[in-house]
Amino acid sequence: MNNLQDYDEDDFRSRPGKHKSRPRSKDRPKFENAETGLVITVDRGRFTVHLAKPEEIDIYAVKARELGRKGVIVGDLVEVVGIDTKNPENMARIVKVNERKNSLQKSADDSESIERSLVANIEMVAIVVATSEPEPNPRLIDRTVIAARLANAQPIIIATKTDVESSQKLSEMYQALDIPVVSVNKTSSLAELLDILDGKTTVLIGPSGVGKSTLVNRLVPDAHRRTGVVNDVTGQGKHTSTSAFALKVNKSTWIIDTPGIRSFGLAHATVEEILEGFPDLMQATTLCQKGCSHQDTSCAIEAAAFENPALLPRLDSFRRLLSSLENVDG
Ligand SMILES: Nc1nc2c(ncn2[C@@H]2O[C@H](COP(=O)(O)OP(=O)(O)O)[C@@H](O)[C@H]2O)c(=O)[nH]1
Ligand SMILES: [Mg+2]
Ligand SMILES: [Zn+2]
Repeated sequence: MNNLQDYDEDDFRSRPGKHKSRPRSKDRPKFENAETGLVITVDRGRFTVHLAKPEEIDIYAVKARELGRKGVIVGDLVEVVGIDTKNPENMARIVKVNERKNSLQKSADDSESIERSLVANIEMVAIVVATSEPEPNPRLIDRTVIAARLANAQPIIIATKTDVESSQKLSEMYQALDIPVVSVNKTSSLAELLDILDGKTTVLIGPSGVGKSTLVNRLVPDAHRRTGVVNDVTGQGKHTSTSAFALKVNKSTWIIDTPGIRSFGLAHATVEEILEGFPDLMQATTLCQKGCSHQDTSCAIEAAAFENPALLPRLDSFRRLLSSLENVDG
């Protein structure tokens, strides 16, 4: 009975049938022979799954019918049956998605009530920021920091293109917020970054053109990720990465390249969670009146920013995030 052949396609087809009731447990297949794999990319319903056993190999798989509409995303640990390493065109089947430790939520806008998950099971969110071309986008950085913290993942900043412009300003600004900043360019040493990444799964987040794929290709020399700037108007250069892709740096270290991401949904965040992304403003709020909306001139952050103008752009960013939450409720 412990044989992969026992779980062929017909098993799955015949299951729920016309009755909506769930199959009785004795009728359910047991997946004792399933192998656990890591979803490394998704392409129109086809998944590439990395297996550690019975050998290190990437295979293709589809979702078993039983899984229904359950989402499978990059970073998911899944149970796979029907593995035929000799004939890779024989798609394996994902029969179970193991419980996620966490996931990074993205959605088109904050009012979308159902958030979509981008990647699962990540320890670190690396916000990739070009020192120029394109210019740093502080609001996107703030949103990503908050999204990372909501997912219980550590945010870090990777400053790229330091050959074009120095990363000193970025470093000063974010290190003051306890966010590590690592600087790289196309030819710089990656030793410091490798040290930070070691033993973790890290997702690279940032808009198109900041150098994510270029960096991945250096970290994983046989990655062959496509690089280049996508022109939004003409679509030229559209050969760049279009879906998330996990790559193995070493035995216990994974890095996930993603396509350009412009925003994160924070629909489920609270004011307190947003404030966690602004440790530099947090101190001032101890002087706020009870129930302060932080939105008007009576807010103590405003008084603090009057003393220290460096806080003004931070207050602005904080308030924009707060008002995007209000739009959800209103
Ligand atoms: N000058 C300079 N250009 C870079 C650097 N890193 C990437 N680029 C260029 O920036 C463009 C976008 O890089 P890519 O890796 O595709 O960015 P992605 O969209 O974030 O994946 C490409 O033309 C790269 O050659 C860097 O450190 N210095
Ligand atoms: Mg890319
Ligand atoms: Zn306040």
